[in-house]
Amino acid sequence: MTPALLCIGGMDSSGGAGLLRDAATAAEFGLSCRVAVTAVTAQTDRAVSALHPVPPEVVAAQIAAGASGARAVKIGMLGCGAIVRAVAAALDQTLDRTRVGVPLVLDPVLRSSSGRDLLDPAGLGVLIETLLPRATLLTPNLPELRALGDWLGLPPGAEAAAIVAALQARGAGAVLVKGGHAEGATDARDRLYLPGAEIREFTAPRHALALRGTGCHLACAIAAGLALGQTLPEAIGRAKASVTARFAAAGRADTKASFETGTMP
Ligand code: PXL
Repeated sequence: MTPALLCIGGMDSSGGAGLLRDAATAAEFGLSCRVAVTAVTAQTDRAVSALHPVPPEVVAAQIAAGASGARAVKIGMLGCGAIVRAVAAALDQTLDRTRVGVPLVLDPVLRSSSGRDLLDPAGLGVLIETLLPRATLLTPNLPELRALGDWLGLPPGAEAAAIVAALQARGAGAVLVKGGHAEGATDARDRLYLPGAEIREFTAPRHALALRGTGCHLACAIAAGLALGQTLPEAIGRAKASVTARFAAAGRADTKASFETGTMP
C-alpha cells in the first residue's frame, strides 16, 4: 500500500499554496495525501478575497478519519484558535491511540504573501501552547519567528537563536528558520536548530521569481522524507532540492511564456 501523509491546512483557490501544493508535493515523493481542510480561501497572487473557516468539529472529524496509519503529519494554515485547539485534540486522540512517534512538521503559517492574516492573534498563542510541544520540526520564516518571539515576550531585536531557545524551552523539537525573507540575501539560507546539537545550514540559490507556496512545498517535502524514514537533515536537504527544481521548471516556463509573447530581449 502507498504510504500516506496527513496534511492539515487551507484550500487556496489559485492552487499556488495550501493543500493543493501539499498534494502535488506528496505525489512527487510517491506518497498518497490525506487532508483535513481548515479553511476555504478565494485568492489570486495579489489578494485574498474570501476566507471561510471550516467548523472545528468538521476539521476534527477529517483528522479522525485520516490520521490512522499516516506515516507523518504536516500542518499549515489553521485560521483561528478554535481550529488549532480542535486539531491538537484530534491528533491526540487519533495518533496516540493508533501509533506513537508519527513525525509532525508544523509550518506556522501566519499570513498570505499578499498580506492577509491566515491565523488570528489568539490562534498563535493556542498554537504555541498545544501544537508546538508535539512538533518534530517547526518551520518559521523570519517574520513568523519574530511573531513567535513577540508572543513569548522576547524583546523586538532578539536574535533568532534566542527565540529558538525560547521555543525549545516551550517544548518545540527541531526548528528550521527559513532565511528567504532576509534583506539583501543572495542565497536562501535556512538554519536547522536541533536541540543539543550544532546549527546546520542549508543553502540554495535565491531566485528572482516569486513563487507562491514555497513554504508549503518545503514543509510538506520534509514531512514526506520523514514519512519515508529519512533523518531530519537528509529530509531537509532533499526538500530544498525539490523546491529548487520547481523554481527551475517555473523559470523555464516563464522564459518560454515571454518568448511566446515576444518580450524576450
Ligand atoms: O503559503 C502560506 C499559505 C498556506 N496555506 C494557504 C494559503 C497560503 C498563502 O497564501 O493560502 C491556504
